[in-house]
Amino acid sequence: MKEAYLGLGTNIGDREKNLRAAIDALSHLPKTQVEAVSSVYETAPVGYLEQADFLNLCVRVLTDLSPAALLGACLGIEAAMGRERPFKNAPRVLDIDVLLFEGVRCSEEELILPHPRMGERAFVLMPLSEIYRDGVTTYPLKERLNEVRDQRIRRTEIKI
Ligand code: GSY
Repeated sequence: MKEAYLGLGTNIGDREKNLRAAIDALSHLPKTQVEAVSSVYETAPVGYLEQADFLNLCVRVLTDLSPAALLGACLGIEAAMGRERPFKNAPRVLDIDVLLFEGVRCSEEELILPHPRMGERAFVLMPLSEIYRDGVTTYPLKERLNEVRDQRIRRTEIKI
């Protein structure tokens, strides 16, 4: 099985419930095990600023799915939870990004790995740093973390 990291975010509706439902759905994916879930962070919106704060977390999975199949499964979970896409960076019930996938670097229209914007986002890097295992996937996490220290982000006590 290959190791992969996912980033989850939500800022519409009952955000805790959305994250719990998403983790539950991920744990039922075929050929996939949820190995670790980070703390939940409350984070200022990045991109489109006129929207509510997000709850974000990261997940480490082991999977026998291909990167494309894992992405497809994540998009399926988003759709099942009622994700709409009225405009770019719009508020969302649930977002699941594939961040890193063991042994894979790619730049395709549908999927770029590592995720192209993760290095600019404290809401990805902070939770990721809690569950990242050095040596399997390779990513310069410490260097990138230094560059996002000014972003508003707060670790919560929420238990998922
Ligand atoms: O790319 C994920 C969706 N998203 C987020 C998010 O998850 N958290 C925060 N804080 N800002 C965001 N802007 C976008 S787009």
